[in-house]
Amino acid sequence: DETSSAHAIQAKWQKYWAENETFLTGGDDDTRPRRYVLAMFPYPSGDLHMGHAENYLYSDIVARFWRHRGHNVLNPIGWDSFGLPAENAAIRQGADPREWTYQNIAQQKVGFQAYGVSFDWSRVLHTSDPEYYRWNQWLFLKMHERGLAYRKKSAVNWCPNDQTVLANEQVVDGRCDRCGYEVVKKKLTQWYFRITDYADRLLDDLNQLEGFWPHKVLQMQRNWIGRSVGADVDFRIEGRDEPVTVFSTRPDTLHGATFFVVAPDSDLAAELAADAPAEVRERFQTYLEGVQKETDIARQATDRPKTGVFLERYAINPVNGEKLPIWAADYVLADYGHGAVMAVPAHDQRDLDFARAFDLPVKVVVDTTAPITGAMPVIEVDDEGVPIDTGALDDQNPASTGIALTGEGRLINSGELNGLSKRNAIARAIEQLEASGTGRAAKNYRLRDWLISRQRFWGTPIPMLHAEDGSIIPVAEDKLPVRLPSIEGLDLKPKGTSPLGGAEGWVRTVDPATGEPVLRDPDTMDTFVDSSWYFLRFLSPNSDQVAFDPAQAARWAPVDSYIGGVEHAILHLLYARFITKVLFDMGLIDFTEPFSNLINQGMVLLDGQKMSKSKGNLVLFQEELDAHGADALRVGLAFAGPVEDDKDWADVSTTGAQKFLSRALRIAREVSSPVDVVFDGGDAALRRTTHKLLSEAPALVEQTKFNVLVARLMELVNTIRKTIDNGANGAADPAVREATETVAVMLDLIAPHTAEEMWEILGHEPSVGLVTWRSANPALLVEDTITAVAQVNGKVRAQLEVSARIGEAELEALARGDERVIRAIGDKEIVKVIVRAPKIVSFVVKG
Ligand code: ANZ
Repeated sequence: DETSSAHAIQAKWQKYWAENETFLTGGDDDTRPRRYVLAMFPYPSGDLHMGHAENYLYSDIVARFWRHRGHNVLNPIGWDSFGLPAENAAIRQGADPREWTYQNIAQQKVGFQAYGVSFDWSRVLHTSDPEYYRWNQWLFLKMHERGLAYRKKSAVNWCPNDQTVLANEQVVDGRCDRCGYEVVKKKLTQWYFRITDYADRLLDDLNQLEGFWPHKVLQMQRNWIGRSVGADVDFRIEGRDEPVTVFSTRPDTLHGATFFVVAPDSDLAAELAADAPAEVRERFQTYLEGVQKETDIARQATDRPKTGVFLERYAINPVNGEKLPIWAADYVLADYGHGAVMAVPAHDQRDLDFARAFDLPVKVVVDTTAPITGAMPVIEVDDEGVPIDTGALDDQNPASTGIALTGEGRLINSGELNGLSKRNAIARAIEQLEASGTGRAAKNYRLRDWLISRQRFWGTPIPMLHAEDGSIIPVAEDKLPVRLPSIEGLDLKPKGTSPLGGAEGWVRTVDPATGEPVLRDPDTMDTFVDSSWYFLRFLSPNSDQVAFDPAQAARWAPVDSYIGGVEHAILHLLYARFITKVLFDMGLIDFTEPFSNLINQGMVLLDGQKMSKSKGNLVLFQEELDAHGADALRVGLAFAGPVEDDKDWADVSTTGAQKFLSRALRIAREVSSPVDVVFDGGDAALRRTTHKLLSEAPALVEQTKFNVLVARLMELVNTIRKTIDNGANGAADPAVREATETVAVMLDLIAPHTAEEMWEILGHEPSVGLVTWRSANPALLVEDTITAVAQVNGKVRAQLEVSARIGEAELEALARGDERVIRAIGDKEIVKVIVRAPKIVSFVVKG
């Protein structure tokens, strides 16, 4: 039956590809243009699932396409094989994370091969191999040398369930992105990568990716980096020697500041409260305890009632000497800007909500009813700068409406700034601050440094030694890798400190330089370090001299097409961009963005729901493969909808796909013209359909419209069927062969086993995967064609399919180029040509 023959075909060609190493990347002497196609490498979490089926189908389509375009394609595969799931499985089953990991890898490898993915299997890497993670350690040392890896004590995100710290990027809506537990804050000394040094470049370079990455991803990265432009303003505090700096995006509103707010959990708040009366101190202490239990997300929510404690201290406004009461309130965050703000309730909603809750004054300094375009409006003000006619403004007084005036407008009540537009006033205010030495232009970012220490076993050991005097000594490069110890005798259960700390014989070592006893750093690296540069390792995967060969990087990188899920829009993609820029600064690569094109695929859902083991709604990859064969699964998925859309499994028709593939195979078997037949005649309508597809298909693939390509192939197969059944020459028509060969070559992208089989049946040598796509014949692309005749001495020698709008010169040229006309003319002399476009070309010859 169909399924068993599909399986036989599948097995035959998979064996062929493996034995012939068909998809091996060409070497340095290969002169074809190069193309690096990469799918985000998998985590070895168990069997392959439908998400993998989709992801690696798309990358395979792209890789196969470029081979057909005559490119030398690099399409490698590896495994992101360190990480928590292995460790958790090991804890649950009392097994070794190594065994769990490598067993899953072996299983997934079999899955990929059964799926017919055209990987270059000679370059496989696993991030958990010492041969790989040694270079993570090397990268760490380089980062350390450049001042980009440092240790600091700060309140970090802590997952109480996994008992490990998390990077900001791994906290989603206040919860651990792995287990969903609510994340708490904990003060710890940890290693960080200084990604904030690269914030401007990471943001600005996104512009060069516009049009090549999904816009949504670029926008998510922009928001994540979150650059705000404004000023730092220094406020003197009564009874304190040092001024306190605040960051503001609206220094134009300085005259409208009516109070001052510090984050309750900042050092400054503690210090100010310490000098306050006992009763204030107590109130503050109670408030702080409550605040420490809140998440940052909750604190930033705009719809919750404002709370705070007046500290009975005052800040002095540098522009007018006014005394501003200082409050501690949770809507100000300790680790953003400087953890303190000047509050301008008239023009900031949070400040206004707070002012209304605690009856603090509201002072309007921007008239948002005044036009800002055209001629400068005359705002009549009194001696104090207060507008005389405030009719329009009165209706919008924030103190009564509760709505802050955040729009454009003209400055009022602001001394020299009066009359200026918001934008000009910001610039002018910064000049004034700089002139008086009380402030300066400043930028602020939402992005924080990347916390990379993890208190877990299954990761890359941090190559640092701690001496008894507290100093930190990098492990020498030639002593790498620092290998993970055996799991024997180790307790992997989460307990808040790294399990490696319990490996006595491993942690205790000596500094080779001094012979002094030292302790190894017991933490391992965030696995996002592993994946931040792996695309470079594929270029020289077996080198024990370098992380990657710069010459190979110059040849192959950046990645031309990178394919993966949108869940990596921030984390992985941001880190990979960061490390790429660092490697560029080190002079090791000549590009600053790792992935020239990014394709995000949607998810495969079931009844509109995400598939998951816990929901019990998994459609199993292996079961589908067994039931329908790889090609039917691939065609079904490709046909189910646009790449970037989510697809419901209900819309994936593997049986429909199977029927289509059988139909395609059947026509290949029926083709009866010789393998070397010339394609210059035959059924004109079929030829037009074939050449239309030849001309459109490359753009369809480049625009990732794979579902449309499948639809077009289905149409073409139907047209071939009709021509065989009803055409004048049936299966012997050369147009039938031309069309069927076109199907085989294009079908290779989606259903490679069927394509190879068709190609062989049609009388060709394998592999169809390496056949160059034919180009379309422009003469056959014209929709409204007519048949023109070419005569030689009054006798019709050829019929030409031409555009109804063809010009005389073009028609004559076509006729002169036609084989049959050439034969008829032979070596006779053309004495006259009569052209009546679009119908007749008539040659008069002599001799
Ligand atoms: C005065 C002001 C007046 C502000 C005004 C805004 C509007 P973004 O754009 O997100 O960077 N701010 C500064 N540090 C803060 C902190 N640690 N916690 C909470 N809020 C903080 O926001 C910058 C603005 O957020 C700053 O500009 C400051 O309020 C506030 F009409 O200063 B603004």
